[in-house]
Amino acid sequence: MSAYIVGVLVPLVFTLLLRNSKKEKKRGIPVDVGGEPGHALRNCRFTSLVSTSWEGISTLAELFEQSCKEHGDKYLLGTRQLISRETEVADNGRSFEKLHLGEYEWLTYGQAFETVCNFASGLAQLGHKKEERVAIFADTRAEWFVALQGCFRRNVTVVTIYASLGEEALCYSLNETEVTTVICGSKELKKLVDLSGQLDTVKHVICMDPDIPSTASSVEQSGRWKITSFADVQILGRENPVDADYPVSADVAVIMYTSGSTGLPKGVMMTHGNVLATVSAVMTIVPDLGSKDVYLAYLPLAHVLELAAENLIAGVGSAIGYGTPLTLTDTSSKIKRGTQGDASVLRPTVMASVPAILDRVRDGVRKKVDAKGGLSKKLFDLAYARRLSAINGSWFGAWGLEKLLWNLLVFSKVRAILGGRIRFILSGGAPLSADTQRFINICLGAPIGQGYGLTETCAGGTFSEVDDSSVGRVGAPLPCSFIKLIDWPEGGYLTSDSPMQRGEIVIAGPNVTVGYFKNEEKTKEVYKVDDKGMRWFYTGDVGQVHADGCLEIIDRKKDIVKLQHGEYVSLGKVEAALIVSPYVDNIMMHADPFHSYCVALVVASQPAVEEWAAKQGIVYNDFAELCEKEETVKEVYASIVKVGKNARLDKFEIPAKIKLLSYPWTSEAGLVTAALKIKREAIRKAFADDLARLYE
Ligand SMILES: *[C@@H]1O[C@H](CO)[C@@H](O)[C@H](O)[C@H]1NC(C)=O
Ligand SMILES: *[C@@H]1O[C@H](CO)[C@@H](O)[C@H](O)[C@H]1NC(C)=O
Ligand SMILES: *[C@@H]1O[C@H](CO)[C@@H](O)[C@H](O)[C@H]1NC(C)=O
Ligand SMILES: CC(=O)N[C@H]1CO[C@H](CO)[C@@H](O)[C@@H]1O
Repeated sequence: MSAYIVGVLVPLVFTLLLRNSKKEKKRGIPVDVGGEPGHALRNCRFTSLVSTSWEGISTLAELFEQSCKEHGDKYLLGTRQLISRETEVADNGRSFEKLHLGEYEWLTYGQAFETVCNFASGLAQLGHKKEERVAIFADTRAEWFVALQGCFRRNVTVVTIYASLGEEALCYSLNETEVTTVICGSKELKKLVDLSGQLDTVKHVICMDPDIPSTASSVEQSGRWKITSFADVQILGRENPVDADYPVSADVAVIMYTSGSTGLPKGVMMTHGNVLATVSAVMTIVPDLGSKDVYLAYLPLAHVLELAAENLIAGVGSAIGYGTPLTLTDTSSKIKRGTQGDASVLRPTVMASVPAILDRVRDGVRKKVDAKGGLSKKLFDLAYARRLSAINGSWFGAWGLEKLLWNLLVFSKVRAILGGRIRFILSGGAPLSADTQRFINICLGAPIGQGYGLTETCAGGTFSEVDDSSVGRVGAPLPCSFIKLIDWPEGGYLTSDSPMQRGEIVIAGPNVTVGYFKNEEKTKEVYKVDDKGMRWFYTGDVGQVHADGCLEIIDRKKDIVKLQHGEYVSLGKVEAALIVSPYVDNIMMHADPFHSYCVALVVASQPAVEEWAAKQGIVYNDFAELCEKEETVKEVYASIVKVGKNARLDKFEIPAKIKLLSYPWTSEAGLVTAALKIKREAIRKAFADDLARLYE
């Protein structure tokens, strides 16, 4: 039999088998749990919750030490050499910093372990007591990871602060946790110096860069801070070794500050056991993760997704190469023209990502293809369509020769953008749009595992499995989590709904964190312990469960929506401000995390709009026709923008587009409550087409 026939037949049989099994494949199944009644699910493959994948290991410190001993000579931490830093002046006179970066320089597992031990000893020698907290305030880099592990080894709790939190939040969180040592880069040190008057508890600063800014010396001279370089801490530790002081599973490893949707940031306390459970669960989901893998690290380590990912990678013997979002690819903004981006040099096999970055990759590819035009665009479009229909069910394109051909002709060039070897992408932080997920799947030929989780659940929650080619869903429960839907009658979501059960999502498991730091009240509000001692976190997200046990997020209980770039829009607040316009009878704001702007449905106030039309001498048959007219929409929109500005709304809070409606929303039609409050879900459904058009 010729190789060709085997090449076609084997995949054919395999695909048919796969398709049959796919149809029936259950991913999440019901489970009997305590607490509030609802529809609870667990991962199919695990009958009990996973808390560690490594026998005898219960903390991140133990995991790291064991892995270093096992993988001694393998590469662990890679950092690119800086060849030169240049300033490029663009045509418009603005100047940009460009970097010329070289090869990766590596620390092996053995060397990294020694560095971590030295750092831990040095920290103790500096006078940092282990019951005091350390804050790490820096971009993602090898020193960050070393400092983290160094603290873990001595049972020192690390406070992480999201760089985008702003100055007030920074002072607030450092003060609240009474941090005595801050570890930062020279860029962050400059910021700290400006705020030094407000940082009463800080005694030591460890600067990761050799160039300590000159402004820092005044704070040092005043005797308030002692500033030491990272390298000096290492030397101090090497010369004066101190024994490890291991934490236990229930000790708090990290206090992670995240922005609250309103007001001050909240510090989520994560134990070693919490993070280890997530790390263990994610390990079961990335296929064959091991010492052959190379991971590109560039997301903020102050984000739980990246923190868990790097601990996992270091736990299984893979290599971590550090990069930044601005130097990721050859065309990234900080890369000197003609030199290589991080992905091209590292050639990673695994990455973590967030939707905004994957959207950027997609847009970049599309732009390039469109710019080329002609035959290459036709070829790309054809290949894309073929691959899409292959994913949709026709088996021929998915396997065998055709796939090979398209890879060779078209997709290998796209794959090369991320180094050409990517075999798995982990996406989290926000929902990924179906369009981008398909695009990346098809062009990179690499599956995306999309996760749903929160800082409070230590990123635990659900995860879409590699062989699940559907889009728009977030998958089945992680092996470390139970997911439960509970009724939310006010919102109109019930576990008795059909065809799919719906409700607020609550999450339990060894992954659920112990609560907010120094905020008992808030903790009690969203964490509940059931009669069996299981902790449940109330997410405020609303979901529905598909027949195979996978979750889809459909709404948010609070009417606060996070836009694509991370700004929060409180729909109710904005509506209250805009309804002041004389032309507005009623209004519903709409925002979603896939877009950077909001839109609005506006019910026109008939008397006001007709009065304006009469003054303008506009002729029309009926009010509906008047509301369709471009000039009417323009007038109403201008009025909305004006009242929005008067109410001091931010630019992103003011709708970018509106749809003007001529009929009022009534409770008979089910669009408002008896108390005339708008029913978002019902309105969204009734005007789904209009909303979709507003985002075109
Ligand atoms: C770790 O540190 C915490 C806080 O200082 C302390 O309460 C705990 O007992 C320590 N754990 C061990 C095993 O010593
Ligand atoms: C720091 O925290 C203390 C209480 O722990 C409080 O009295 C003080 O006002 C806070 N300082 C700042 C600058 O927030
Ligand atoms: C693929 O399937 C989805 C729904 O399952 C459908 O919306 C889409 O049009 C299909 N695409 C192609 C190219 O067949
Ligand atoms: C800290 C915490 O929430 N621990 C819980 C984790 O889950 C187990 C059940 O698997 C509970 O027994 C723990 O109390």
